[in-house]
Amino acid sequence: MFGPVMSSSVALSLRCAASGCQGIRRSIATVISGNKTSKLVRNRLKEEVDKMTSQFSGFRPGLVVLQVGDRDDSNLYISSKLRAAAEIGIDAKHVRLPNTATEDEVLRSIMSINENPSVHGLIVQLPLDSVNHIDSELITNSVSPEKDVDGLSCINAGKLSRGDLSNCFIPCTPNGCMELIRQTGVSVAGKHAVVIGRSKIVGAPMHDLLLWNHATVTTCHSKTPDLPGQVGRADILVVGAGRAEMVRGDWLKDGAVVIDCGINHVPDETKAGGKRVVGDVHYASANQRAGFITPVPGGVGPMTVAMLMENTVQSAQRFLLRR
Ligand code: NAP
Ligand code: L37
Repeated sequence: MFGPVMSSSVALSLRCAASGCQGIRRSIATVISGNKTSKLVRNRLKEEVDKMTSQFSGFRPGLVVLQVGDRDDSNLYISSKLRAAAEIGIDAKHVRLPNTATEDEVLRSIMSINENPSVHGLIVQLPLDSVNHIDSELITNSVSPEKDVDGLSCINAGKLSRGDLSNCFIPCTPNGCMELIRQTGVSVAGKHAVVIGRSKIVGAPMHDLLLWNHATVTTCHSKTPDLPGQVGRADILVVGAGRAEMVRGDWLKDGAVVIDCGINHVPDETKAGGKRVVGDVHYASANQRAGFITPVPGGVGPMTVAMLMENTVQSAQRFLLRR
């Protein structure tokens, strides 16, 4: 879609003196910037929304982010979604329910948003933060499939698993990962892709997307034996395990494309707040082996936000075609 967005100090071939491997040529990975790529996507979406607004007399795509409770991480992610929406011209609302909300109250709120014709996208920010037991599967399946811009309902997940990609909403994080892989110029078809994680929001849809882009896909999880061995066969590796710096550089195949979804907070006394964010990949060592790598922060995270905007604009376009 766009030309590659890479760090300027990239694709260098260096002699690896620091690690004592004199004479062995090693390459430093090309960094794929999610910050830059997401900005390009958001700029394109702003143009599309401006066109819609002038063509359909003031029309704006509408998005609701429904939050139950008050998790700090969710608050941070939701605020960047609202900021991105405002920049693009999407009319976004944050609906907050207290952590005492019952399953029935959440369902009633979803039903009323489902029926509101000025809302084209509805997401329920996960995980739910409630003192009551709420079945999150029931909640995600109650979002109208036409407004399910997180792509987490069975209808959209089923279409994706069958390869009906142009007729569903693709979950934001895996969709963002695919966009970052596209940035590398490495074609997915015919490659061996390894996904670590099988969650509904990251690993499982990532597997489907890679498969229907014609990779041969191995999906690993907590019961997979010999994870380093599986990783070593990956031309393309996508990691969504939630384990700080678990994947080490020496596990990787030389030149692999490494996409790190992990967001983990680890103690760091040198930082304000006493912690810092790292991915699921040990960046410094992976950088010595990979061909391309996404940083954390500034990699997959901003793409998750951009892809939510993309799905919302797409939903509004489908709405305009239906009316
Ligand atoms: P999750 O629901 O906890 O799923 C984690 C998956 O990783 C599970 O399938 C689990 O296996 C697997 N796993 C855990 N430990 C493993 C190990 N040692 N070896 C192999 N597999 C292992 O988490 P999630 O919601 O998918 O999120 C994963 C990571 O991505 C987290 O760090 C999260 O913060 C991050 N995330 C980032 C974004 C973004 O925009 N950047 C968006 C969503 C999530 P089992 O199925 O066997 O338990
Ligand atoms: N669409 N996304 C959707 N639906 C959900 O239910 N949970 C969830 C979800 N996840 C989500 O929003 N994740 C997310 C994660 C990271 C960022 C944005 C969204 C992000 O922008 N991260 C920054 C900063 C990381 C930090 O400092 O904590 C980054 O650069 O990675």
